[in-house]
Amino acid sequence: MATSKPQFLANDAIASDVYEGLTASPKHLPAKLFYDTTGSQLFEQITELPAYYLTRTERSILEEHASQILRQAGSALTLVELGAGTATKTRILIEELLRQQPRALFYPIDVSPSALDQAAWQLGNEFPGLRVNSIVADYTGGVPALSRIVGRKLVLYIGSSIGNFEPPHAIRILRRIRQTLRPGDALLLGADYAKSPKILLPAYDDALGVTSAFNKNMLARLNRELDADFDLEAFKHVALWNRRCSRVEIYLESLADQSVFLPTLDLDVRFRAGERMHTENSYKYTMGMIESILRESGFMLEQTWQDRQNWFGVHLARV
Ligand code: AVI
Repeated sequence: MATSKPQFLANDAIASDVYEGLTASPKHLPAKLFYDTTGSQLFEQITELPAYYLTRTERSILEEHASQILRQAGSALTLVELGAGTATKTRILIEELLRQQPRALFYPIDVSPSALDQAAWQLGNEFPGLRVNSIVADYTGGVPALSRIVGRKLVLYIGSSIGNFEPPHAIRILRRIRQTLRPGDALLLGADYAKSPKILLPAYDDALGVTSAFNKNMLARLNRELDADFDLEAFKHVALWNRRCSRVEIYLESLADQSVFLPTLDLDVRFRAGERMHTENSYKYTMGMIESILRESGFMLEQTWQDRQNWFGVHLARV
């Protein structure tokens, strides 16, 4: 294994994160590596799996309560969506909003210009009363442009994306967004609840192996982009429930003693049989945790909508 950390080109964020993660003990890889084109397609497939209850449960809550959610948020709303992607679930709220007001503005924010173009094109065609102004940005660092939007804003942060951040990081993200809002603006936060591992674990280790393929795609990506020689068959996907930290943890476990070479990093990495490399956390919230992250980021929880089984919650919070 190399002894001193080499210098990477400043813009080569992947190389430096991967080097750091593979030379750490225990080893880890950053979850943001999941979402290349193949990874985004695999995630779309995950959202349609019977075991992955999150997407359909949140959708059912939005379908049932869209009218009340929007009325509670206020009149003459402008919608903003953090990490909008192709904004599929947002349709439900847009459709209802255009029943309540003749015209609306929608600001989807995402790092992927192609996903935003697709959203703008589809939504523009479907809803003549909607003006879509896409913002290409990584919302985790805050989005200063939001402070220039006039009128009352409802910021959508749905899909339980908040769960993939450590709680202190989640608070920092929400605080940065909060700084660009005005009194009366609101946040709609979708979060998955802590529940029995009998329900949680199949959602993250499905029988069809889609989540396993999603996890291993990270290795395929390193093979492609960093010329690494990971043998995907020599690792297995593992999902565990960590009750103390209230999170599902995802790993890639080495099935043998092996070494992997990453020539672009000048790095030879050894794995022991059974050694686990951490790739993702998915935090599962209690109402107490939701109230606390909202309070600490400057929001006041106003109302919560849940499904009948109390598996998932959609929370309206006010600045
Ligand atoms: C994107 N995010 C909300 C997903 C989750 O449930 O934490 C990512 C995911 N990882 C494995 N399956 C889904």
